[in-house]
Amino acid sequence: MLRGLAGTRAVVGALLWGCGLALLQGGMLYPRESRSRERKELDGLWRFRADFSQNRRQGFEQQWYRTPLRESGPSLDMPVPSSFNDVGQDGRLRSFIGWVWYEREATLPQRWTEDLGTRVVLRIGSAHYYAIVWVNGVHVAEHEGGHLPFEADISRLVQSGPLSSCRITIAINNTLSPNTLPPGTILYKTDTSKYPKGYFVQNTNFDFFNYAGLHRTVLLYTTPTAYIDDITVTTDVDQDTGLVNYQIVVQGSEHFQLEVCLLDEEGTVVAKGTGGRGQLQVPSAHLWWPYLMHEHPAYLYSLEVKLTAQTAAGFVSDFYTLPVGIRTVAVTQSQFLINGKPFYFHGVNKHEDADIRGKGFDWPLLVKDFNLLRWLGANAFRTSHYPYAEEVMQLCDRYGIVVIDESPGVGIVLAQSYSNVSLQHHLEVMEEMVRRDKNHPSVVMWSVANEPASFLKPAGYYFKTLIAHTKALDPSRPVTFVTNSNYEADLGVPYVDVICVNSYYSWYHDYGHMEVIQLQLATQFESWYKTYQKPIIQSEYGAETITGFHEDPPLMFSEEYQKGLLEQYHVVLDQKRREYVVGELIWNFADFMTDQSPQRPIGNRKGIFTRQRQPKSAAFLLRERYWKLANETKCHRSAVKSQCVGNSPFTF
Ligand code: BDP
Repeated sequence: MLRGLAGTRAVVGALLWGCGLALLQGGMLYPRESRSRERKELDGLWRFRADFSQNRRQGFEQQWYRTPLRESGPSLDMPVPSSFNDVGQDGRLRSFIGWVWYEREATLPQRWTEDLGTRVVLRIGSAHYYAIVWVNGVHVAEHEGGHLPFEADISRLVQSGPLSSCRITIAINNTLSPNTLPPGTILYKTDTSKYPKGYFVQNTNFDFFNYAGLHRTVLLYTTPTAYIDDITVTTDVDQDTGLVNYQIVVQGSEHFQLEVCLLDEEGTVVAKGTGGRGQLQVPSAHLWWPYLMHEHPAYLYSLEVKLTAQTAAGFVSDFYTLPVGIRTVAVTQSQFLINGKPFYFHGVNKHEDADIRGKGFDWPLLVKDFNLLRWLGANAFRTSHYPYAEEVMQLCDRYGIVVIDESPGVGIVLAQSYSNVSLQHHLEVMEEMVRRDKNHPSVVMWSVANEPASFLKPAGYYFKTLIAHTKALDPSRPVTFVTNSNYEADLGVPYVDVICVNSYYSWYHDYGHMEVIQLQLATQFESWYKTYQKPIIQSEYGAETITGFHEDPPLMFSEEYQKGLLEQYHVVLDQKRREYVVGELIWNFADFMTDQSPQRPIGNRKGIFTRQRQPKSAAFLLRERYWKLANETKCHRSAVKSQCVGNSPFTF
């Protein structure tokens, strides 16, 4: 049993490992329909079976992937996308650790199985945490990491004989080990006077529930056999000319032509090019501005790419359209600049989290969250503490919500999690993350981790290497990690571009003493700035609040205490933002689920909205503040003072 669950590596041994970097060959373009590409979503009900056997290996021993899951034993209906934890009535499933099995039959259009010029790809948006995939019993893919997509080219399989459907089986293991991201440990409780034989629990050092399952869309899509595999776009601005640098990777043919065409929002062609790399120049370009920073924020051009390639079967064409925002990002000693103008992050930290679906992607929830963000006047968020769904990033591009894109490097506190094995995996995760999100104008900075034990000796080398690697992957964006270490002890911060610091004054210490916040916060900022002369973001602050609890004078957990604590922070933020503080992100946008503990009354309650997205009093306080901050930024730039008040729901 021990070996079976001490980490996924041990569970099926050699079967799991060895894919590593191979996955990073090739691009990971979002699957969009085009004249040459179709997509077929496989969302809905899947068959599901958790392997409750003692060693969790029964599924492999009995080869559940060989035949339909219902033939191997009892199975359940399981919605996809969704976490599996909260949809059932069986408490064992909620806290299940080990392998679960998903299965679904997909009906394929005839052309997909008969036309050998068509490439059929299976794409899994997110399977938490380790996944093995079979199609009709044949192993096609493996992937480590719960928050980034992976694919398998299944053309050969589905085109090898008469076939109208295929059976997709996905085994997923949510076990976290010291070398996974996030890390975790399995603790065996061996005192048989207290625990049954073989009893174990999963321990983690992060504060959200380790939801698992198929969290995002699973789909099939097609391309021609010669296809546009990857596109990388970076942008710059010269006077009022926008510069769009592109690089395109083609697979499946060595004899091809590429044509690119940039269209504005009206559909007018503004620039054209040819070849695999080049620069498009857009005179009088509309820049991509953040929400509330410009009267027309989030301007998106469309980059249409056309490939014409020679293949054994003749000439084929492939088309892909990528949204492009033209903007620049830069960091000075005390400022964060977007398009050369100082940008102040006033926003939130989020989680992918909601009732019943857990971390499962959900359009109504997503739209509601963006409506709330815009109502709030938030111009930014951090994807605490892992990369969010691609559709989230697309909406950020469209609405002008600026993103600090964070890796799942949360809870790196054990010395073992600084090993070379961990570092190697972390480097690969950054590669996958940059590959997926590099073209989003909304992404202005990478965060490689949250609150690691960055005072431990190996942290210096670890973060130096990780940050340098991320910068090499993407020289166009600043890189950070979020710290809660002491400024004198932190060994990672020397390598960041922007210091992101979390603090919980008058919450995790000096409980109830809001009067100390201003002094402690001012000391925090001054210490970091004097040491490093880098811009600082208050990347978390907040207080636990149970909606409907009222106490005046304020007591902890009441709505009044949350408001009072935020107000104390704001006094200092208002002083320091005139010097070198470039942002404030509240912890948290909404209440969210965590592991059970005496400190978590059904989850973390630091949301300014409830888990059901209803506002607490603090939401109104922040709304007033954020609109005021937005107004100020606008007023600084606006020649006509009266324009400042126009878009705001408040008059100042
Ligand atoms: C911070 C963590 C965050 C927690 C928060 C809290 O970054 O994940 O949820 O504390 O305790 O330290 O509420």
